[in-house]
Amino acid sequence: MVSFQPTLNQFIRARQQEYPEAVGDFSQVMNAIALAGKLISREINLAGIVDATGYTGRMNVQGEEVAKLDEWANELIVDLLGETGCVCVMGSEEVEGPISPPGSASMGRYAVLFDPVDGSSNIDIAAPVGTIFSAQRRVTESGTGHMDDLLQPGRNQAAAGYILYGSSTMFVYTTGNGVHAFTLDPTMGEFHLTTEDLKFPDKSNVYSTNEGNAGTWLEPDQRWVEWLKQNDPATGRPYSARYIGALVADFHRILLKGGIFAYPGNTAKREGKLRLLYECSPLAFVAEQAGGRATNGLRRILDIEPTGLHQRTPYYLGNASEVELVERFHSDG
Ligand code: P6P
Repeated sequence: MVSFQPTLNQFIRARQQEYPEAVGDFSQVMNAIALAGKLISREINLAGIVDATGYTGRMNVQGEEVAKLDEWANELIVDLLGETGCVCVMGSEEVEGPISPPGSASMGRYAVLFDPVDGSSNIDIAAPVGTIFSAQRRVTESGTGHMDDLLQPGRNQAAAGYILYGSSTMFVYTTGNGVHAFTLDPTMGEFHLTTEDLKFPDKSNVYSTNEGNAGTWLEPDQRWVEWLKQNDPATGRPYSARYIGALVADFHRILLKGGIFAYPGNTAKREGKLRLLYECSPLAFVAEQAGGRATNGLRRILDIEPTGLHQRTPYYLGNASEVELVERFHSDG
């Protein structure tokens, strides 16, 4: 028998027992996201040639400039998920309110949230970007989905993950039974299994944060980052700093090499920059399944009860020991 690593589709099909209620719907949702990832990967890799760099001139609900690829990828994901008939409602970083699939397609079992192209400002410099997704089982009985289907705590997630468009294109997801990573073979247009049940390495003295903001951070975060930089070889300090400015790429490095990612709040914006539902919760689910932790400095990210589609949260994510260290700085006040 010819040996090759299973494709994403084969892997999901072989593990159908993890989500028996899905009767194939879950596979359709994941395949739609995977197809979007393949098409976005191609567009990104040709960005400078197909005029996919640059901005639309419009601002999104976040007050951020909308890159051409943000808009294109958002429309692509909405269309691909909508036509599965398995999604009752969607939430996107690029769209202010809930998105209903057309017609009867809105009767699906899943509510899906996503950031179509996270870190899109990196595209113009050919640096890594990513897509982040989160699938929740609907909580409303039937018919078109509703904001209630989207505003669920992260601990309810049926699945979550990301697609990293870097030196290779990776699809990483969890359904609560470990974290599994796949690499795209662009010559075949297939994601093949790279790592099953991926876990954080035990320890790593790397921190990833935009330290240019440290002057506006709250005092516990300032004390934490100064502690990391002190010269004390016995405790592995000073730590090394690594920051790409794209959450998916910064997180993927930490997942494989260890460390901690932090986007704290500051004196002006206590909730920080990153969005709970389609950035922080999905990666928190992945991190916990890989043996790590994700908090807002005091509380588990997955236990935060959302009140708004685009609400933000301070965010600390990575090795459990590193996140616990930050929490000690916060609990010491
Ligand atoms: P800053 C990208 O805009 C993003 O949402 C995340 O991908 C990234 O971690 C963060 O913002 C970068 O923000 O303020 O450091 O440029």
